[in-house]
Amino acid sequence: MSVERSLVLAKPDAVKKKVVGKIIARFEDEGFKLLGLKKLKLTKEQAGQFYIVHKDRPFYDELCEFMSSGPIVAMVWEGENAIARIREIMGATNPEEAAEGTLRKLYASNIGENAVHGSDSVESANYEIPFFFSELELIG
Ligand code: IDP
Ligand code: MG
Repeated sequence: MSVERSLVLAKPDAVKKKVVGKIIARFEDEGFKLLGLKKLKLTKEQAGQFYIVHKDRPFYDELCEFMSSGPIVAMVWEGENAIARIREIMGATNPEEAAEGTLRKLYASNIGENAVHGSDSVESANYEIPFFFSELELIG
């Protein structure tokens, strides 16, 4: 076990549905510490850079359109084993396969518009956190 940081996004569908507060409350209730928080709107090009690992996947263009379709809320959460625990709290990519009580089961619309993003590894977090935050903006 080690203290990790995860980059979490409340995606455009979550902002539209006004469930950002519920997503934040869930991570607070689970004991994570909020280090950074901002609301912004990505361009399609920026969304493409963020999701560059998926550039060859069939859903890449749709994903970049969606992620740039409206404002998002970017957060950095810290805690023991944060990366795996946050992925578990989020639930499966497809809300139809997500476990009861997970954020995607509760708030996602479909496999694309699935409410939240969370880093899937330390390596991903090391790319994703500086994408949105400078070290000065991360306050423990
Ligand atoms: P993850 O967000 O659970 O890690 P990934 O497979 O890494 O899931 O996919 C990244 C994002 O791309 C998903 O969260 C979802 O928004 C979108 N996505 C994944 N698969 C599909 C699909 O089959 N159709 C449309 N969008 C998809
Ligand atoms: Mg992923």
